[in-house]
Amino acid sequence: MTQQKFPPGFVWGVATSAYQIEGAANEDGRGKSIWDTFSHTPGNTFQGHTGDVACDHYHRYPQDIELIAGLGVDAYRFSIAWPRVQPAGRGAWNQKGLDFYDRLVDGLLAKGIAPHATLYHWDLPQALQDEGGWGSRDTADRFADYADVMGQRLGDRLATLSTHNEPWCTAHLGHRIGQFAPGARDPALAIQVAHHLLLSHGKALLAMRASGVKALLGIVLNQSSVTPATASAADAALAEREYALFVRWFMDPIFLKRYPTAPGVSIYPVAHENDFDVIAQPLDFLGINYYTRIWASSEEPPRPAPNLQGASDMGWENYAQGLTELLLQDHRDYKLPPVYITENGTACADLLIDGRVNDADRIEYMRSHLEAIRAAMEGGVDVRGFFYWSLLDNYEWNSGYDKRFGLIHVDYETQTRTPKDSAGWYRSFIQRNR
Ligand code: IFM
Repeated sequence: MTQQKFPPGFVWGVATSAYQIEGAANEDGRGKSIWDTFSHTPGNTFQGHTGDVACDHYHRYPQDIELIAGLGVDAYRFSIAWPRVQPAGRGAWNQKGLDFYDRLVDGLLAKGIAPHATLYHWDLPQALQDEGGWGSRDTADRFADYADVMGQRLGDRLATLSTHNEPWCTAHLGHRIGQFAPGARDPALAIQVAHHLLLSHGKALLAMRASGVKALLGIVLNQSSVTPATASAADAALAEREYALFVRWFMDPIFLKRYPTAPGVSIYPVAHENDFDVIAQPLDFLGINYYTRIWASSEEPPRPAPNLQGASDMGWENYAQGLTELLLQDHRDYKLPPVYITENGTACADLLIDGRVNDADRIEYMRSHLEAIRAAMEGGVDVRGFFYWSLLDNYEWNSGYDKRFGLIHVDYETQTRTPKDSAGWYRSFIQRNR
Protein backbone atom coordinates (compact mmCIF):
# COMPACT_ATOMS: atom_id res chain seq x y z
CA MET A 1 0.00 0.00 0.00
CA THR A 2 2.76 2.44 0.89
CA GLN A 3 4.31 1.87 -2.55
CA GLN A 4 1.06 2.78 -4.30
CA LYS A 5 0.90 6.45 -3.51
CA PHE A 6 -2.12 8.62 -4.08
CA PRO A 7 -1.51 11.26 -6.75
CA PRO A 8 -0.23 14.75 -5.86
CA GLY A 9 -3.11 17.12 -5.12
CA PHE A 10 -5.34 14.33 -3.77
CA VAL A 11 -7.45 16.00 -1.06
CA TRP A 12 -7.30 14.54 2.45
CA GLY A 13 -10.08 15.57 4.80
CA VAL A 14 -12.44 14.89 7.65
CA ALA A 15 -16.21 15.43 7.80
CA THR A 16 -18.99 16.39 10.23
CA SER A 17 -22.52 17.79 10.06
CA ALA A 18 -24.24 20.63 11.87
CA TYR A 19 -26.87 18.91 14.03
CA GLN A 20 -24.43 16.16 15.00
CA ILE A 21 -21.82 18.49 16.51
CA GLU A 22 -22.95 22.10 16.91
CA GLY A 23 -25.29 22.03 19.90
CA ALA A 24 -26.41 25.57 20.87
CA ALA A 25 -29.85 24.52 19.71
CA ASN A 26 -31.60 27.42 21.38
CA GLU A 27 -29.02 30.15 20.97
CA ASP A 28 -28.50 33.24 18.88
CA GLY A 29 -31.82 33.03 17.06
CA ARG A 30 -31.55 29.50 15.64
CA GLY A 31 -34.96 28.20 14.54
CA LYS A 32 -36.24 24.71 15.30
CA SER A 33 -35.47 21.90 12.89
CA ILE A 34 -37.27 18.62 12.31
CA TRP A 35 -34.48 16.91 14.27
CA ASP A 36 -35.23 19.03 17.37
CA THR A 37 -38.84 17.91 17.17
CA PHE A 38 -38.01 14.28 16.39
CA SER A 39 -35.29 13.84 19.02
CA HIS A 40 -37.45 15.46 21.71
CA THR A 41 -40.30 13.06 20.98
CA PRO A 42 -40.11 10.13 23.43
CA GLY A 43 -39.20 6.77 21.92
CA ASN A 44 -37.46 8.08 18.81
CA THR A 45 -33.80 8.05 19.84
CA PHE A 46 -31.45 5.99 22.00
CA GLN A 47 -32.23 6.88 25.63
CA GLY A 48 -33.95 10.05 24.42
CA HIS A 49 -30.66 11.64 23.33
CA THR A 50 -30.94 14.96 21.48
CA GLY A 51 -28.50 17.26 19.67
CA ASP A 52 -29.18 20.16 22.06
CA VAL A 53 -25.54 20.25 23.22
CA ALA A 54 -23.81 17.59 21.07
CA CYS A 55 -20.08 18.44 20.88
CA ASP A 56 -20.74 22.11 21.68
CA HIS A 57 -18.90 22.92 18.47
CA TYR A 58 -20.82 26.19 18.10
CA HIS A 59 -18.78 27.52 21.01
CA ARG A 60 -15.68 25.33 20.69
CA TYR A 61 -15.07 25.67 16.94
CA PRO A 62 -11.69 27.45 17.41
CA GLN A 63 -10.39 24.44 19.34
CA ASP A 64 -11.89 22.09 16.75
CA ILE A 65 -10.14 23.97 13.94
CA GLU A 66 -6.86 23.45 15.84
CA LEU A 67 -7.64 19.74 16.09
CA ILE A 68 -8.36 19.54 12.35
CA ALA A 69 -5.07 21.31 11.63
CA GLY A 70 -3.31 18.86 13.96
CA LEU A 71 -4.39 15.96 11.74
CA GLY A 72 -2.43 17.41 8.83
CA VAL A 73 -5.46 17.29 6.51
CA ASP A 74 -6.10 19.62 3.59
CA ALA A 75 -9.86 19.94 3.92
CA TYR A 76 -12.82 19.96 6.27
CA ARG A 77 -16.37 19.08 5.25
CA PHE A 78 -19.19 20.50 7.38
CA SER A 79 -22.85 21.35 6.90
CA ILE A 80 -24.78 24.56 7.33
CA ALA A 81 -27.82 24.36 9.61
CA TRP A 82 -30.57 25.93 7.52
CA PRO A 83 -32.65 26.92 10.62
CA ARG A 84 -29.61 28.65 12.12
CA VAL A 85 -29.27 30.99 9.14
CA GLN A 86 -32.94 31.25 8.09
CA PRO A 87 -35.02 30.21 11.11
CA ALA A 88 -38.36 29.72 9.32
CA GLY A 89 -36.90 28.38 6.04
CA ARG A 90 -38.27 31.41 4.19
CA GLY A 91 -38.07 35.15 4.75
CA ALA A 92 -35.82 36.67 7.39
CA TRP A 93 -32.14 35.75 7.73
CA ASN A 94 -30.44 35.37 11.10
CA GLN A 95 -27.31 37.52 11.17
CA LYS A 96 -25.76 35.71 14.12
CA GLY A 97 -26.13 32.38 12.36
CA LEU A 98 -24.62 33.73 9.15
CA ASP A 99 -21.75 35.22 11.16
CA PHE A 100 -21.00 31.84 12.74
CA TYR A 101 -20.35 30.22 9.35
CA ASP A 102 -18.28 33.24 8.27
CA ARG A 103 -16.07 32.80 11.32
CA LEU A 104 -15.80 29.06 10.79
CA VAL A 105 -14.83 29.41 7.12
CA ASP A 106 -12.33 32.20 7.80
CA GLY A 107 -10.84 30.27 10.73
CA LEU A 108 -10.29 27.24 8.49
CA LEU A 109 -8.75 29.29 5.71
CA ALA A 110 -6.40 30.97 8.18
CA LYS A 111 -5.02 27.49 8.95
CA GLY A 112 -4.74 26.54 5.29
CA ILE A 113 -7.69 24.12 5.48
CA ALA A 114 -10.08 24.18 2.52
CA PRO A 115 -13.76 24.42 3.57
CA HIS A 116 -16.22 22.06 1.85
CA ALA A 117 -19.82 22.86 2.80
CA THR A 118 -23.08 20.97 2.49
CA LEU A 119 -26.37 22.87 2.44
CA TYR A 120 -28.67 20.12 3.68
CA HIS A 121 -27.64 17.42 6.12
CA TRP A 122 -31.17 16.60 7.32
CA ASP A 123 -32.11 19.56 9.55
CA LEU A 124 -35.10 21.06 7.71
CA PRO A 125 -36.61 24.11 9.44
CA GLN A 126 -39.63 22.84 11.38
CA ALA A 127 -41.70 25.73 9.98
CA LEU A 128 -41.33 24.23 6.49
CA GLN A 129 -42.22 20.77 7.80
CA ASP A 130 -45.42 22.31 9.16
CA GLU A 131 -46.24 23.32 5.56
CA GLY A 132 -45.63 19.78 4.24
CA GLY A 133 -41.84 19.51 4.36
CA TRP A 134 -40.13 17.64 1.52
CA GLY A 135 -43.51 16.17 0.62
CA SER A 136 -44.39 19.61 -0.74
CA ARG A 137 -43.00 20.74 -4.10
CA ASP A 138 -42.76 24.28 -2.76
CA THR A 139 -39.93 23.21 -0.41
CA ALA A 140 -37.71 22.74 -3.48
CA ASP A 141 -38.11 26.46 -4.26
CA ARG A 142 -37.43 27.45 -0.65
CA PHE A 143 -34.25 25.34 -0.78
CA ALA A 144 -33.10 27.00 -4.02
CA ASP A 145 -33.52 30.44 -2.40
CA TYR A 146 -31.52 29.32 0.65
CA ALA A 147 -28.80 27.79 -1.57
CA ASP A 148 -28.52 30.94 -3.63
CA VAL A 149 -28.05 33.20 -0.60
CA MET A 150 -25.51 30.89 1.06
CA GLY A 151 -23.68 30.40 -2.23
CA GLN A 152 -23.35 34.13 -2.72
CA ARG A 153 -22.28 34.64 0.86
CA LEU A 154 -19.71 31.87 1.26
CA GLY A 155 -19.09 30.59 -2.27
CA ASP A 156 -15.99 32.68 -2.90
CA ARG A 157 -14.24 31.03 0.05
CA LEU A 158 -15.50 27.44 -0.27
CA ALA A 159 -13.71 24.74 -2.24
CA THR A 160 -16.95 22.84 -2.86
CA LEU A 161 -20.61 23.35 -2.10
CA SER A 162 -22.91 20.32 -2.04
CA THR A 163 -26.67 20.61 -2.16
CA HIS A 164 -27.75 17.46 -0.31
CA ASN A 165 -26.12 14.86 1.86
CA GLU A 166 -27.54 11.35 1.32
CA PRO A 167 -31.02 12.13 -0.04
CA TRP A 168 -31.85 8.39 0.19
CA CYS A 169 -31.72 8.74 3.99
CA THR A 170 -33.97 11.80 4.02
CA ALA A 171 -36.47 10.08 1.75
CA HIS A 172 -36.48 6.51 3.04
CA LEU A 173 -35.27 6.61 6.66
CA GLY A 174 -37.26 9.80 7.22
CA HIS A 175 -40.47 9.05 5.31
CA ARG A 176 -40.78 5.26 4.74
CA ILE A 177 -39.00 3.57 7.66
CA GLY A 178 -39.62 6.33 10.21
CA GLN A 179 -36.22 5.92 11.84
CA PHE A 180 -35.15 9.52 11.11
CA ALA A 181 -36.95 12.86 11.23
CA PRO A 182 -39.71 13.58 10.46
CA GLY A 183 -40.55 9.94 11.28
CA ALA A 184 -43.13 9.20 8.57
CA ARG A 185 -43.92 5.64 7.44
CA ASP A 186 -45.36 6.04 3.95
CA PRO A 187 -43.63 4.40 0.93
CA ALA A 188 -45.33 6.62 -1.65
CA LEU A 189 -44.44 9.74 0.31
CA ALA A 190 -40.79 8.62 0.45
CA ILE A 191 -40.67 8.34 -3.35
CA GLN A 192 -42.30 11.77 -3.75
CA VAL A 193 -39.84 13.24 -1.24
CA ALA A 194 -36.91 11.75 -3.19
CA HIS A 195 -38.25 13.51 -6.29
CA HIS A 196 -38.57 16.86 -4.53
CA LEU A 197 -35.04 16.49 -3.12
CA LEU A 198 -33.66 15.87 -6.61
CA LEU A 199 -35.71 18.77 -7.95
CA SER A 200 -34.45 21.05 -5.19
CA HIS A 201 -30.90 20.02 -6.03
CA GLY A 202 -31.41 20.97 -9.68
CA LYS A 203 -33.13 24.25 -8.84
CA ALA A 204 -30.37 25.14 -6.37
CA LEU A 205 -27.67 24.46 -8.96
CA LEU A 206 -29.49 26.58 -11.55
CA ALA A 207 -29.83 29.45 -9.06
CA MET A 208 -26.21 29.27 -7.90
CA ARG A 209 -24.83 29.05 -11.46
CA ALA A 210 -26.95 32.08 -12.44
CA SER A 211 -25.47 33.99 -9.50
CA GLY A 212 -21.93 33.04 -10.51
CA VAL A 213 -21.13 31.14 -7.31
CA LYS A 214 -17.43 30.31 -7.45
CA ALA A 215 -17.23 27.08 -5.41
CA LEU A 216 -17.38 23.75 -7.26
CA LEU A 217 -21.00 22.55 -7.11
CA GLY A 218 -22.25 19.01 -6.60
CA ILE A 219 -24.29 16.57 -4.53
CA VAL A 220 -23.38 13.84 -2.03
CA LEU A 221 -25.03 10.41 -2.42
CA ASN A 222 -24.76 7.41 -0.12
CA GLN A 223 -24.10 4.31 -2.16
CA SER A 224 -23.39 0.60 -1.67
CA SER A 225 -22.50 -2.29 -3.84
CA VAL A 226 -25.13 -5.03 -3.71
CA THR A 227 -24.34 -8.76 -3.54
CA PRO A 228 -27.00 -11.46 -4.08
CA ALA A 229 -26.69 -13.96 -1.21
CA THR A 230 -27.03 -17.00 -3.52
CA ALA A 231 -27.22 -17.75 -7.24
CA SER A 232 -31.03 -18.01 -7.06
CA ALA A 233 -33.23 -15.99 -9.41
CA ALA A 234 -35.05 -14.55 -6.39
CA ASP A 235 -31.84 -13.19 -4.88
CA ALA A 236 -30.75 -11.79 -8.25
CA ALA A 237 -34.08 -9.96 -8.60
CA LEU A 238 -33.86 -8.64 -5.05
CA ALA A 239 -30.32 -7.42 -5.65
CA GLU A 240 -31.41 -5.62 -8.80
CA ARG A 241 -34.27 -3.95 -6.94
CA GLU A 242 -32.08 -2.89 -4.00
CA TYR A 243 -29.47 -1.41 -6.32
CA ALA A 244 -32.15 0.45 -8.27
CA LEU A 245 -33.71 1.96 -5.14
CA PHE A 246 -30.47 2.78 -3.37
CA VAL A 247 -28.05 3.85 -6.11
CA ARG A 248 -29.78 4.23 -9.47
CA TRP A 249 -32.81 6.10 -8.09
CA PHE A 250 -30.57 9.13 -7.62
CA MET A 251 -27.94 8.57 -10.32
CA ASP A 252 -30.30 7.89 -13.24
CA PRO A 253 -32.27 11.17 -12.93
CA ILE A 254 -29.07 13.22 -12.56
CA PHE A 255 -27.07 11.54 -15.34
CA LEU A 256 -29.70 9.91 -17.59
CA LYS A 257 -32.87 12.03 -17.05
CA ARG A 258 -35.08 9.12 -15.98
CA TYR A 259 -35.98 6.85 -13.06
CA PRO A 260 -34.77 3.24 -13.16
CA THR A 261 -36.99 0.20 -13.58
CA ALA A 262 -36.40 -3.02 -11.65
CA PRO A 263 -38.35 -6.13 -10.63
CA GLY A 264 -40.86 -5.26 -7.90
CA VAL A 265 -40.45 -1.48 -8.23
CA SER A 266 -43.94 -0.09 -8.79
CA ILE A 267 -44.10 3.34 -7.09
CA TYR A 268 -42.99 6.37 -9.09
CA PRO A 269 -43.41 10.03 -8.14
CA VAL A 270 -45.68 12.68 -9.58
CA ALA A 271 -43.32 14.68 -11.81
CA HIS A 272 -43.83 17.73 -14.02
CA GLU A 273 -42.89 17.63 -17.68
CA ASN A 274 -39.52 19.39 -17.46
CA ASP A 275 -38.39 18.10 -14.08
CA PHE A 276 -35.62 15.90 -15.45
CA ASP A 277 -34.18 18.87 -17.37
CA VAL A 278 -33.96 20.71 -14.05
CA ILE A 279 -32.57 17.75 -12.11
CA ALA A 280 -29.89 16.76 -14.62
CA GLN A 281 -27.64 19.78 -14.12
CA PRO A 282 -23.98 19.26 -14.98
CA LEU A 283 -22.00 18.61 -11.79
CA ASP A 284 -18.51 19.84 -11.01
CA PHE A 285 -18.08 16.83 -8.76
CA LEU A 286 -19.98 13.92 -7.25
CA GLY A 287 -19.62 13.08 -3.55
CA ILE A 288 -19.99 9.39 -2.66
CA ASN A 289 -20.41 8.11 0.89
CA TYR A 290 -19.68 4.43 1.45
CA TYR A 291 -19.85 2.38 4.66
CA THR A 292 -20.86 -1.18 3.80
CA ARG A 293 -22.46 -3.30 1.09
CA ILE A 294 -26.07 -4.43 0.76
CA TRP A 295 -26.45 -8.18 1.12
CA ALA A 296 -29.54 -9.30 -0.82
CA SER A 297 -31.12 -12.45 0.60
CA SER A 298 -34.74 -13.23 -0.25
CA GLU A 299 -34.94 -16.16 2.19
CA GLU A 300 -36.84 -16.02 5.47
CA PRO A 301 -34.99 -15.56 7.71
CA PRO A 302 -32.38 -13.92 5.43
CA ARG A 303 -28.98 -15.59 5.07
CA PRO A 304 -26.48 -13.54 7.06
CA ALA A 305 -23.70 -11.68 5.29
CA PRO A 306 -20.35 -13.49 5.55
CA ASN A 307 -18.24 -10.90 7.37
CA LEU A 308 -20.48 -10.04 10.30
CA GLN A 309 -17.88 -11.17 12.80
CA GLY A 310 -15.83 -8.10 13.46
CA ALA A 311 -18.61 -5.90 12.03
CA SER A 312 -18.73 -2.29 13.14
CA ASP A 313 -20.44 -1.20 16.33
CA MET A 314 -23.41 -0.31 14.08
CA GLY A 315 -23.57 -4.01 13.09
CA TRP A 316 -22.43 -3.11 9.56
CA GLU A 317 -20.32 -5.63 7.66
CA ASN A 318 -16.75 -4.51 6.93
CA TYR A 319 -16.46 -5.00 3.18
CA ALA A 320 -13.87 -2.70 1.63
CA GLN A 321 -13.96 -4.47 -1.72
CA GLY A 322 -17.53 -3.19 -2.12
CA LEU A 323 -16.18 0.33 -2.48
CA THR A 324 -14.03 -0.71 -5.45
CA GLU A 325 -16.95 -2.63 -6.97
CA LEU A 326 -19.31 0.30 -6.53
CA LEU A 327 -16.97 2.92 -7.99
CA LEU A 328 -16.18 0.75 -11.01
CA GLN A 329 -19.91 0.09 -11.55
CA ASP A 330 -20.68 3.83 -11.42
CA HIS A 331 -17.83 4.43 -13.86
CA ARG A 332 -19.30 1.88 -16.28
CA ASP A 333 -22.91 3.10 -15.98
CA TYR A 334 -22.49 6.88 -16.04
CA LYS A 335 -20.23 9.62 -17.35
CA LEU A 336 -18.94 10.62 -13.94
CA PRO A 337 -17.51 14.00 -13.03
CA PRO A 338 -14.55 14.01 -10.60
CA VAL A 339 -15.48 12.03 -7.49
CA TYR A 340 -14.79 12.73 -3.83
CA ILE A 341 -15.31 10.04 -1.21
CA THR A 342 -17.11 12.48 1.04
CA GLU A 343 -17.70 9.99 3.87
CA ASN A 344 -16.22 6.69 4.90
CA GLY A 345 -15.61 5.49 8.43
CA THR A 346 -16.62 3.10 11.15
CA ALA A 347 -18.11 3.08 14.64
CA CYS A 348 -16.08 1.15 17.21
CA ALA A 349 -16.72 0.39 20.88
CA ASP A 350 -13.86 2.74 21.79
CA LEU A 351 -12.53 2.88 25.33
CA LEU A 352 -10.55 5.79 26.71
CA ILE A 353 -7.96 4.22 29.04
CA ASP A 354 -5.22 6.29 30.64
CA GLY A 355 -5.73 9.05 28.10
CA ARG A 356 -5.48 6.74 25.08
CA VAL A 357 -7.96 5.11 22.69
CA ASN A 358 -6.46 2.08 20.98
CA ASP A 359 -8.78 1.79 17.95
CA ALA A 360 -6.90 -0.74 15.83
CA ASP A 361 -10.18 -1.83 14.15
CA ARG A 362 -10.76 1.67 12.85
CA ILE A 363 -7.21 1.86 11.51
CA GLU A 364 -7.68 -1.43 9.65
CA TYR A 365 -11.03 -0.19 8.28
CA MET A 366 -9.40 2.98 6.98
CA ARG A 367 -6.38 1.18 5.56
CA SER A 368 -8.50 -1.35 3.67
CA HIS A 369 -10.94 1.26 2.33
CA LEU A 370 -8.15 3.54 1.15
CA GLU A 371 -6.66 0.55 -0.64
CA ALA A 372 -10.09 -0.08 -2.21
CA ILE A 373 -10.21 3.52 -3.46
CA ARG A 374 -6.72 3.17 -4.92
CA ALA A 375 -7.84 0.03 -6.74
CA ALA A 376 -10.81 1.89 -8.26
CA MET A 377 -8.49 4.68 -9.37
CA GLU A 378 -6.27 2.09 -11.05
CA GLY A 379 -9.45 0.97 -12.82
CA GLY A 380 -9.99 4.46 -14.23
CA VAL A 381 -12.23 6.21 -11.68
CA ASP A 382 -11.25 9.86 -11.20
CA VAL A 383 -11.26 10.08 -7.38
CA ARG A 384 -9.94 13.42 -6.16
CA GLY A 385 -10.23 13.18 -2.38
CA PHE A 386 -11.21 11.30 0.78
CA PHE A 387 -12.99 12.59 3.88
CA TYR A 388 -12.99 10.39 6.97
CA TRP A 389 -16.32 10.30 8.84
CA SER A 390 -15.99 11.71 11.36
CA LEU A 391 -13.64 14.27 12.87
CA LEU A 392 -15.25 13.87 16.30
CA ASP A 393 -17.41 11.34 18.06
CA ASN A 394 -20.84 12.93 17.71
CA TYR A 395 -24.62 12.59 17.75
CA GLU A 396 -25.32 9.52 15.63
CA TRP A 397 -28.98 10.42 14.94
CA ASN A 398 -31.42 7.87 16.40
CA SER A 399 -28.45 6.02 17.99
CA GLY A 400 -27.65 9.14 20.01
CA TYR A 401 -24.18 9.31 21.58
CA ASP A 402 -23.97 5.53 21.84
CA LYS A 403 -21.98 5.10 18.61
CA ARG A 404 -18.53 6.58 18.14
CA PHE A 405 -17.22 7.28 14.62
CA GLY A 406 -14.60 9.92 15.49
CA LEU A 407 -10.87 10.11 14.99
CA ILE A 408 -11.12 12.20 18.13
CA HIS A 409 -12.80 10.90 21.26
CA VAL A 410 -15.32 13.21 22.95
CA ASP A 411 -16.15 12.96 26.65
CA TYR A 412 -19.68 14.39 26.62
CA GLU A 413 -19.63 15.20 30.34
CA THR A 414 -16.61 17.48 30.09
CA GLN A 415 -16.39 18.06 26.31
CA THR A 416 -12.75 16.95 26.50
CA ARG A 417 -11.38 15.94 23.10
CA THR A 418 -8.72 13.18 22.89
CA PRO A 419 -7.22 12.11 19.55
CA LYS A 420 -7.45 8.33 19.14
CA ASP A 421 -4.65 6.15 17.75
CA SER A 422 -6.40 6.38 14.37
CA ALA A 423 -5.85 10.15 14.31
CA GLY A 424 -2.08 9.63 14.48
CA TRP A 425 -2.28 6.84 11.92
CA TYR A 426 -4.25 9.04 9.48
CA ARG A 427 -1.78 11.87 9.93
CA SER A 428 1.21 9.71 9.06
CA PHE A 429 -0.66 7.97 6.21
CA ILE A 430 -1.32 11.39 4.67
CA GLN A 431 2.34 12.41 5.10
CA ARG A 432 3.51 9.23 3.40
CA ASN A 433 1.09 9.77 0.54
CA ARG A 434 1.83 13.36 -0.38
O1 IFM B 1 -23.44 9.95 10.92
C1 IFM B 1 -23.85 9.64 9.62
C2 IFM B 1 -23.84 10.86 8.74
O2 IFM B 1 -24.64 11.88 9.26
C3 IFM B 1 -24.33 10.53 7.37
N1 IFM B 1 -23.66 9.38 6.83
C4 IFM B 1 -23.53 8.22 7.64
C5 IFM B 1 -22.96 8.59 9.01
C6 IFM B 1 -22.80 7.34 9.89
O3 IFM B 1 -24.03 6.73 10.08
